[in-house]
Amino acid sequence: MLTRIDHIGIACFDLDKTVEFYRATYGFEVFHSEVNEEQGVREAMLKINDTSDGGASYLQLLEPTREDSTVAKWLAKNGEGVHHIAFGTADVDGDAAAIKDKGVRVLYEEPRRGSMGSRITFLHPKDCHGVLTELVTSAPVESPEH
Ligand code: CMX
Ligand code: CO
Repeated sequence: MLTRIDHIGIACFDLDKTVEFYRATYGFEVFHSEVNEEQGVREAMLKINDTSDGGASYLQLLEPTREDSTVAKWLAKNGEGVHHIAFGTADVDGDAAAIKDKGVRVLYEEPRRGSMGSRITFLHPKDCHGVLTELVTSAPVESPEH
């Protein structure tokens, strides 16, 4: 079951400048940043709010790390802007299988690694009324050591 907006993915040419815009304009701070070589992105997660299912909602700012990445290709065609939306679920495998059964193309056989150790997959935008849609299961929260 999809229980929240996990994040909105925003493609940009210059991550540092875009982070600074969100900080100066809205007061949003970087909660986490990383490079995901498999996805070809350098990214910053700005946490907007916690949610009732124990998760959170973020903005995911994305700068391509290589010219053949999906985000670089998209930026070259469209310029900066909203690239995808992501729904949070406790069961990305089950939800992806159920959505695939409805005839929507799921882009990965198995979920891959996303931000902060999450597991992610994508639905083809052409099967989702033009919206590239990601499904995310967050990494389990580690219990504190005693
Ligand atoms: N939103 C909406 N439509 C999109 C799109 C997007 N982000 N990206 C591509 N499309 C559309 C294109 O406009 C194009 O439509 P037309 O044929 O009408 O022109 C069509 O889909 C094919 O586009 P393309 O430029 O030829 O791109 P590809 O088919 O090579 O790739 C996709 C499209 C969705 C398969 C690819 O972007 C993908 O695998 N995405 C998932 C991975 C990803 O986006 N990773 C970065 C984010 C990582 C993260 O969130 O952690
Ligand atoms: Co994303």
